Amino acid sequence: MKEHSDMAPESLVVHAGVEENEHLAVVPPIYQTSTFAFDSAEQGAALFAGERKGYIYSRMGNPTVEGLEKSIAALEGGYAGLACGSGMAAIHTTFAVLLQAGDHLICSDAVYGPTCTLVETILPRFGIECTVMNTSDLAAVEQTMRPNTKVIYIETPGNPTLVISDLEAVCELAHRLGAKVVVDNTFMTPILQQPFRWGVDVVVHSLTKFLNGHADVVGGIIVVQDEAQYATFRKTLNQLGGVLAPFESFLVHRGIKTLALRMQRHCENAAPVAEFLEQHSAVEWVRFPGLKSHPQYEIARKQMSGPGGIIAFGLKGGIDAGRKMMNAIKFCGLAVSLGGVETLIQHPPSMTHASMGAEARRRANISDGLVRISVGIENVKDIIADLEQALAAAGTRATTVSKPA
Ligand code: LCS
Repeated sequence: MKEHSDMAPESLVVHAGVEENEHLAVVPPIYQTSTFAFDSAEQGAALFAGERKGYIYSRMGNPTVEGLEKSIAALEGGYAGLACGSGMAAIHTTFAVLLQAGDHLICSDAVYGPTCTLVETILPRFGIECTVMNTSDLAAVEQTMRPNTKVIYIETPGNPTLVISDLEAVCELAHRLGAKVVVDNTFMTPILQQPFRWGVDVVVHSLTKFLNGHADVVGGIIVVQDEAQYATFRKTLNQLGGVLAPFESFLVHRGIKTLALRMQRHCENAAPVAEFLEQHSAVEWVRFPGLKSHPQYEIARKQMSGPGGIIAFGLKGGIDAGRKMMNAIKFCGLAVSLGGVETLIQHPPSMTHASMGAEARRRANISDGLVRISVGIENVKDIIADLEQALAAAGTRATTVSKPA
């Protein structure tokens, strides 16, 4: 494998984790196998005892999956990655490693809906106390910390409101009071934000989004910072079993080769779309980290090297106007998920964040009229033209949408 410690991110995406192989294939083969044969009974026993390195069984390790794990660990500046069957599997495995009965978790309220549901409904069944709150309000986070607070879990920018938490400040606070910080870096990818630089302990991703980028894989990854942490996470992931398959790993690793180019284009396209929406008379408010109107614009500039491709906005006329607009969309796709090459539009309150319930959405500022766009890499003129005609179809009516705080 090429030495990649000095490579820039644009080179790492192409080369990291691409292992040399028997035939010097430029693209390593897919090890589409569930199990690996032993040379002898003694060698099999030595592998199981950890006395020899090698592959045993694909839930425990597979060269194709490892290539992907090395690639993302290198991009994040971490020690190692652990690929999981979905983003939710990565999040759940992380909680299973870091928390036990009697511990307290603080979770940002601006997170993917099922993450919030996991924290509020499943973890308490295992004796873990959870507080879901606005982690961009540091004073409130400090007041909420308890002696048994072991983890602060953050998505930044958060899904779907794009609220931003100050990673450096949260880490300083958490570490001072004996807690670890876990960050879901899905919206940014390591191209735009490297949480370890700000002191974060564990990074998780949904690979389903920008990292894969082609809307054809569901996957997740955990990235950790040292060997001891890696051993614990690997053991737990092996026992819980939510690993990623070789073919999916191959596809994501292939997608990552264009990650730097794609993220640049997502940012370049999203900025004019956000500006277009902000000046449109039918639009009540827009949240996009690249707009000066974003409440945490300065924090975004400090910890992110680009605004990303996700925009949230509210229409005058609220939910009815939003529904009409989405039904009038022709070029963009009306679908959940995000981070693919194609532009997608969806309505979080009735779709991705429906499972949270109305009260949790109100707390997280997810108003009924909120619409989310994942801006793709197409020609931005086509995206704006489609939004323009769909907004015209929605019409402007009396204001019923309140602007998020
Ligand atoms: N983290 C974030 C920030 C996400 O947006 C998602 C999925 C997940 C984790 C979970 O990842 P998965 O298990 O789906 O790979 N977000 C979705 C969304 O906004 N629309 O559809 C899925």
